[in-house]
Amino acid sequence: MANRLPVDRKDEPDGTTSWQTSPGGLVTALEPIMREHDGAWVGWTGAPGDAPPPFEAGNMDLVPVPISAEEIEGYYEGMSNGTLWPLYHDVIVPPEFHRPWWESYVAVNQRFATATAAQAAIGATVWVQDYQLQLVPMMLRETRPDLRIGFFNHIPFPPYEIFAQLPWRRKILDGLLGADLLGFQRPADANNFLRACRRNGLTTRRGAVVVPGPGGNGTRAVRAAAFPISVDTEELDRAARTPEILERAKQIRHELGDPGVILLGVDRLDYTKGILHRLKAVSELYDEGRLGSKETVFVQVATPSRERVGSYQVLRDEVEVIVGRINGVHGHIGNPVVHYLMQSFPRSELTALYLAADVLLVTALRDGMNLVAKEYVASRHDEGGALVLSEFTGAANELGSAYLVNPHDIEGLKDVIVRAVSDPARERARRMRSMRRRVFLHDVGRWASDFLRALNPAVPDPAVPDPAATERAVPSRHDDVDDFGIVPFEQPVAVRG
Ligand code: ADQ
Repeated sequence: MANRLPVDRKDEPDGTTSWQTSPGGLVTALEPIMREHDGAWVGWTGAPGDAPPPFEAGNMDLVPVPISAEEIEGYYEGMSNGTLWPLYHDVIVPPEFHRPWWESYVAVNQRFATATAAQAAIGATVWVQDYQLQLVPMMLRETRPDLRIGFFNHIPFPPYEIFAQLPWRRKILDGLLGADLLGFQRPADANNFLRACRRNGLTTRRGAVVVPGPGGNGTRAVRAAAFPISVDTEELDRAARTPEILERAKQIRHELGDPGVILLGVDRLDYTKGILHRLKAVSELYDEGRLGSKETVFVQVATPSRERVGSYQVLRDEVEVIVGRINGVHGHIGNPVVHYLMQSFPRSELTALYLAADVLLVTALRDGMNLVAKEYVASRHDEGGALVLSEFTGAANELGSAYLVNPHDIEGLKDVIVRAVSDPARERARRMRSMRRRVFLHDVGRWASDFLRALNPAVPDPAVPDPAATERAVPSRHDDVDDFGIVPFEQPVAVRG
């Protein structure tokens, strides 16, 4: 279950409607699991008003949940994007608290829970995705105590001092505690959640919250742990080796004027991504001549996002002003120094951009994971390129060989960009090799199967042959699991396949 179904509606010229699956990491990870286990995906189509009946697309059974125009304002743009998103991202912009938004959030969460309760078989596993649906686990448990319920939070879980601002903090905790297992991107997020529970008078024991058991009898443990999400590494690596993409990468360099250095940023246009900090650093490097305006171009790709939310409109204007200023001062006829593309691109074009770029700049002020960083690493089979990565991303926990930065420290950021540009190729390749090892060992399939096995230990691990079937002892990486069946992610794990 996720806020959005993994499809986009397409109105055909003949008046009919078709649905195109939207490619993304979550779909890639979940599609094979859902097929194998006869699963269904419950979510919203993205359009206001009535929802179509359940349908099939891209081999998946999809169950649409209706959301009215008024609920889009209250539940989605309001409570999800105007309250929870900024609150969970270190209050980079001030969160707004409005009671009608909360009421709308409760109503929509209830609708998701009801739709799912009607779909799920006895004893089924339900995996709820993300912060828009934090009340669903308890709502589901109340009507369907037979279900195994997991929840994964794609964004950070904030320190209690910030979370405590939320007028409905206890209700959110109680909603989440309907789950059997709560997954977070980083151990720090899981710890923030456990601490919030303790501050609200709940007992925690060995990474779990102790809550009353079924019918108030005994106790039940709700585990909270880190399951860092990843990308489909093998697929990205394979695509980046195809002649078409290699050729397109060369072509991009050529179209940019065959500059000595290409810097790249790829983000949703969101204030959490630190786009302004990045532009400021690059702008000063041009001003000071530490980056030559004839040799270095900066390509910033920014997908339009949440365009009806005020803070996003302000950000867009600010980005456009600073890009205009840099090009006005440092551009040449026919050769801007910043190429700003506020567009969505097909996966193939993004992969070609990753291959063309000498340095990827990920300067998020706070980011649950940041898949762009992992996609870049997965694409660089040539061990070329350099990743400048904010310490405030979940990815920084795993990609310690990146050029790590504090994006608030503009002088430090400038120095790191210059270092990433000018370090010897040997040093850049060493760092890239080490990061590639990590993303190959821990891809999105591993993420999904680790979570689902921890949620339901009866689910077999596809990466490990069944010892009973082969009648010999197979060394298992489960030897190093912790008390909750979770492989600590610092530990080496077997390569899939
Ligand atoms: P996002 O905030 O959306 O995700 P991110 O993890 O970087 O951030 O994922 C963005 C995705 O969109 C990437 O797959 C990227 O390739 C794609 N994308 C970006 N710009 C694009 C463009 N112009 N055209 C096409 N595709 C584009 C949330 C959390 C993150 C967390 C993910 C997954 O905020 O912290 O990593 O969920 O859990």
